[in-house]
Amino acid sequence: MADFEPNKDDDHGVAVQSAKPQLKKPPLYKVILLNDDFTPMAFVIDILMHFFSMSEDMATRVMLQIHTQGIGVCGTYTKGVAETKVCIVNEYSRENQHPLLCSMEEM
Ligand code: TYC
Repeated sequence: MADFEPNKDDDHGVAVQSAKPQLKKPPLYKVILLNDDFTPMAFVIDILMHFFSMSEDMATRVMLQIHTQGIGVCGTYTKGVAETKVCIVNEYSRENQHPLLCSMEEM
């Protein structure tokens, strides 16, 4: 059987266009937390450590950034993962009677 030679011009003068790649990277979503005046700082740190796998040090920094600037990013994920994180964080906050709001934005 003849070997495949990609650079050999054997298309006999016919214009050949190579196929475009079929797969696009899925869009990514930022999961964000919003500041409020009532949720305890320790509860936000706990959320960032347990649902977003941050160290205590990183979780404290991100919490303080949200506290001072109003909003902060917890992580970036594909759509389904981001939706799940938003759901479980909001559910956990309501279960604990805190008004903390978690949301998502396409990047
Ligand atoms: N501002 C809150 C307080 O002073 C703390 C807080 C931080 C709340 C981040 C929500 O996403 C938040 N207790």
